[in-house]
Amino acid sequence: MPPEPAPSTPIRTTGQQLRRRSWAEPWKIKMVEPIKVTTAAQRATALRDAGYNTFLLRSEDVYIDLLTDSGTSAMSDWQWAGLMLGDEAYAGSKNFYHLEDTVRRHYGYKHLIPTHQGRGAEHILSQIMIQPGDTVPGNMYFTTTRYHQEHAGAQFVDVVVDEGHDPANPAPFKGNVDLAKLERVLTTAKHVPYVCVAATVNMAGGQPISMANMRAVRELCARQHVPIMLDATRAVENAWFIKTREPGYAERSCGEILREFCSYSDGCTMSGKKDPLVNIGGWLSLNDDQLADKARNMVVVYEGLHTYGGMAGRDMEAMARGIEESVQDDHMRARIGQVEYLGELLQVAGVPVVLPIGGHAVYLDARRFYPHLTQDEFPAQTLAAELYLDAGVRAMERGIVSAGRDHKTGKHHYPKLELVRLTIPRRVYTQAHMDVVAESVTAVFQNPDKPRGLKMVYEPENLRFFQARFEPL
Ligand code: P61
Repeated sequence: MPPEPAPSTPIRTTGQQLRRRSWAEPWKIKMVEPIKVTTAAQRATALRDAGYNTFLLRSEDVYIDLLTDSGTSAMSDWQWAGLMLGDEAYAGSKNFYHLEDTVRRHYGYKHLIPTHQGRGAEHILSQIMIQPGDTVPGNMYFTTTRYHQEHAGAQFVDVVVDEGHDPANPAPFKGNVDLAKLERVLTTAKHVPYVCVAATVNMAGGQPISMANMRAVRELCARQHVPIMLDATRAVENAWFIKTREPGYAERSCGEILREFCSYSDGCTMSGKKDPLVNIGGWLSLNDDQLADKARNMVVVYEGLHTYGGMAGRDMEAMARGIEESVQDDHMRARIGQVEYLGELLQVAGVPVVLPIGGHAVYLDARRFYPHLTQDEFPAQTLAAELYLDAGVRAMERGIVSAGRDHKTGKHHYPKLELVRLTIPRRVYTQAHMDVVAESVTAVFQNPDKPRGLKMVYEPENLRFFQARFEPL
C-alpha cells in the first residue's frame, strides 16, 4: 500500500486535477430538513427587504446557508438521546456535573462556569479581570470579545504575526502571536490583566496557532506574571492543524493535543456553538479559585444559577456528548476535509481565497474580487449580496463593516482584510452542496458586470454588522 497522503496536503496531478484520499464523513444521514430553491426575482426582493445585509435575510429565503458555523451543527443520535436525559432541576442538575467532568477531562481546567453562549463568558471574564485603563493584547480582534474588553474599559492591542493580515501568504500558522509585539505591550503598558489567545483565529481566516508558539507565549507571560486566557471556541480544529502541520504531532490524537494546548493557559472562554457540536451554550473555565468565585458571583446575576448558566439541563447533556464527539480524529478529518474540498475547488477556478484554507470556513478576498471598489464602498458586503443574488448562498461580511468604529475617535477601523466568509456548518451539508457553492462563487467572480458597491443607510451603535442596512450606489 502506498503511504496515505495527509488530508490537508492535496496532491496536484496533471492539469487541474486534485488527487487525495477521500475525507468521507464517519456518519450517515438519518433525518433530513428540506431547503428552498428560490428564483432570482424572489432573491432580489428578499435582499432589498434585508437592507443588503445577509444577517437580515430570513433563513427560509436561503438555499445554502454558510452565514456561520455557530449553533448550526447537526447533532448525532447520541446527542439527541442525551436530550431526553435532561435533568431540569433548578440547582445541581446531573447534566452540569457530566459537563464539568467532560470539560475537565478534555480541556483540563479546574472550574467550569456555564453560560448561555460565548459572549456571556466574555462578559463575565472581562468584568472580573479588567480595570479601566488596562491593555489586553490578543492575536487579532474578534467582534464580541473586543466589545466586552472595551466595554470593561480596556484597550485591545493586536499582536498577531504580520502574515495573519496578508490573505495571500500561505504560512501554516498565521494565527501565531508575534512574540516581539507581545513583549513590547507587556513591558510598556500600564497594566495587562491577561493576554487573550484565540485558537483558531476567526477574523484571520480560521488560521491556527502552533503548539511551539503557544508554549513560547506561555514562557513570555510567565516571566511577566501575566495570565493567558484562551478563546477555545475552535481549539479542537486548531488541534487538527497542529496534528497535520507541526512536526512531532502526527501520531498524537486531537484530544491529546487539545489537552497540551490548553495547559499553557489559565482559563478559557467557550462558545459551545462551534467545536462542541450544539445549537446553544458556552462556558468560562478558570484554574484560579478566587477568580472562579468572582465569576460565580457574576454568573448568577447575568446568566443563571452557577450550575446551569442559561442552559437547560438537556443543553448541557448535549454539549457534554458533543465534546466527546468533537475530539475524535475521524470527525475532525471529515470536518476540515470538507472545508478544504470547497477551498480547493475555488482555487482551481482561480477565485481569490485566503490561504491556507481555514478550519471552519473558506474566506473570499473581496479586494481582489472587486478592485474597483474603495473600502468605503463596502466590497465584502457587496460581494456577500451578489453571492446571495446568484444562487441563494448566504455568506458573511468580514471587513470594514464588521471592524466597526474606534470607540475613542469615532472613525471607521480600516482592516487590511476585506473578506467574505463561506462558513461550513458541521455535519450539515453534502459534497454536492459544496459543488453548487463553488459554481456560484465562480460565476460571480467571472461575471463581467461588476456591482457599484453599497452605502450604509442605517448604522446601529453596537456590533453594527448584525443590523446595519445598505443601499446600492
Ligand atoms: C461566528 F458575525 N462566532 O463566527 P457566541 N469567539 C469566537 C467566535 O467565533 C464567537 C464568539 C467568541 C460566531 C457568531 C458570531 O461578529 C459576530 O456564542 C472566536 O456567538 O456568543 C462567535 O460566541 C462568541 C457571528 C459572533 C458574528 C459575532 O459566526
